[in-house]
Amino acid sequence: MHNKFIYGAFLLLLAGLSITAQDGVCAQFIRGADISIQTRQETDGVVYNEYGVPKDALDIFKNHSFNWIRIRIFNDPNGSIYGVCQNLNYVTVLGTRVKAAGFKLLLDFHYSDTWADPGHQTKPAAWSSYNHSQLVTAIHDFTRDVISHLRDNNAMPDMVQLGNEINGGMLWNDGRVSGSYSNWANLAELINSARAGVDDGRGTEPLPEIVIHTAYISSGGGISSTQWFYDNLISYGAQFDIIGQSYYPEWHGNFGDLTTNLTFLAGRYSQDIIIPETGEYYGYKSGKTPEGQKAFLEELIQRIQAVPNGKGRGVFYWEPTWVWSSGVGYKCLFQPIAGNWRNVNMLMGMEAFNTPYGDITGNGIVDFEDLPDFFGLWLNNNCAHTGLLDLDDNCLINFYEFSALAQNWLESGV
Ligand SMILES: [Ca+2]
Ligand SMILES: [Ca+2]
Repeated sequence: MHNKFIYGAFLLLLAGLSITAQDGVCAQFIRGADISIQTRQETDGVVYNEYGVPKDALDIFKNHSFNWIRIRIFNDPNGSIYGVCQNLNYVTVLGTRVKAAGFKLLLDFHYSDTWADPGHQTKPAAWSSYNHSQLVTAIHDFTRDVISHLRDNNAMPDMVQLGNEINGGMLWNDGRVSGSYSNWANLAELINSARAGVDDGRGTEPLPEIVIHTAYISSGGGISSTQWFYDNLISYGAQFDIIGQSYYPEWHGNFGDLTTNLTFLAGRYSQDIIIPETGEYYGYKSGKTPEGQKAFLEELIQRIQAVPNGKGRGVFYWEPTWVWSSGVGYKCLFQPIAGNWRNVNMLMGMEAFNTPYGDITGNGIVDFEDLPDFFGLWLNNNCAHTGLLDLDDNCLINFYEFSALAQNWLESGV
């Protein structure tokens, strides 16, 4: 340990001489969780435990190397469906809490009052009679107003997803491209108008990366449908930075199909790639175990990191804190203690996300590629940038943190 620290101190000197301060933007691998329901679960009395000790679930995620949080937003959710409660006020409160804890934030616009997915893209009721040009204006203004409100409340998203699982387009039937519809020009215009809304709402904050989210991985890879969608969308001029593909093993093929699809995406398109949603059972269905859930997540992370040209940016686990209801609850990352669904303990699947402190790039080892980002924040007193690297929460990266990094030098465990 002593030798490691001396070696680390030498690196500090070296890095201090050669690396100029940067703004803390780093290409870290995304270890994310979609916790959209968490506030509602907490309100209803759910207590989250880490190894049997009650904690803020955000701290449990932090302790297991999660660095991003995803939150969905509906236009006007009426609350009659348990999971559909994320209006702007709800998202603002949770988003502020998430950003204050140091996480980066992906905001997921459904552009509907309820679930949007490949089979459902129902326009918000308030927009139901709008023609195309009115929808183009409405999606811009709604997006702008959400982003500016979040910005003003210290909940600025770092990444924004325009539509949820839009295999068949969005805001049906105006932006529909499934069934007998082929409204590609409308869809591209809606996406670009929403993107302009993000830009117009961000003020002086950096423009968040824009994600298009589909669910096109399937048995055999799902290449032809994936290519049909993204070739069309791009040829009609839609502007976006990241392609997101859902991957649930119960619906979207095996790991070979996943790799086939992501390798195709990396070779054909300029965009980076994320898995914005995944989930695997730990029980409830035959053959499903906590050990299997953890092994699934470990292999999933490895396969995303193995996408060619470093284009696999990361993964978000879908609703790990949603512990009620048999279908969803048995796919989360907590299980009831003594049958009590209001007192739940972390599953070992959470540990699949572990990476050593100091592994900023998230390749699983503390190495030279982590140093520019670490020393870019050295003594630069900025709470907004130090984030999860700041172990003692004093908004400063200094020898306290460096010692922790040096202890882990070239280690891949935790
Ligand atoms: Ca690293
Ligand atoms: Ca500190």
